[in-house]
Amino acid sequence: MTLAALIFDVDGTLAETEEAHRRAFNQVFAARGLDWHWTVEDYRRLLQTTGGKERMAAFRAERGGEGPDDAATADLHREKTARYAAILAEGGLAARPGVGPLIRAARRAGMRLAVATTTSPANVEALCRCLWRRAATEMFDVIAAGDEVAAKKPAPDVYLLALGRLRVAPSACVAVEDSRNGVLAARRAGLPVVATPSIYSAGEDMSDAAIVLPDLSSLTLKRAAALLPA
Ligand code: XBP
Ligand code: MG
Repeated sequence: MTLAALIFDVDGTLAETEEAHRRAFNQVFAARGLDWHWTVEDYRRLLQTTGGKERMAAFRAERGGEGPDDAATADLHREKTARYAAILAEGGLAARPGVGPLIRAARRAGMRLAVATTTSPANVEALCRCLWRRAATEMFDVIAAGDEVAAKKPAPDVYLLALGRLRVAPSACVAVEDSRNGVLAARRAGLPVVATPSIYSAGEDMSDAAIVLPDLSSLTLKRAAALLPA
């Protein structure tokens, strides 16, 4: 099989974004006078629930249902997205090692590039502007996002959406992920996965990945292609 496309997760894979997300959540909680504050330990646990709105609902459930209802949560999340973009616009966030060279090598080889993410297209845009001063659509041929599908990771939906938009078979693609939920989502969509644990996912079970790398600096296209079914 020839490697036709790479599908990247965003948060934790392209860059260590979760601290910016956590800051944005805490800013909006404080601004709205909510007595919620997520520590690093809280956030590590809460990240097991993918999606920001769902994560807030999970926290509310931990507190016996006390807190904003679903409509208020959606409103808080809109403000969180705006605050996240503002935090990224401050600068200071870099792509994880190897990400830029891998994307450039794939482009040179004529491969297609996609993202399959739990976060929103707005946040993908903010991140591409921050990392590369480029629009997300200049960097990626396809963007598949969490709210476009019925079920978020670890369900395969967002990967299936990305594959459909790429019009590429899973047997010709490799996924790049940082978390167990992401690895499971890609595997359930039939993709071989390169896992590269991030700050928050370090220590998670990545045994469903084809390979686990500390970062992407050693991932050549040849090495990725070798993961495809014969
Ligand atoms: C990351 C997430 C996202 C972000 C926040 O998952 O779960 O929810 O933490 O994004 P993955 P939103 O990297 O597996 O896609 O608040 O925009 O949902
Ligand atoms: Mg991730």
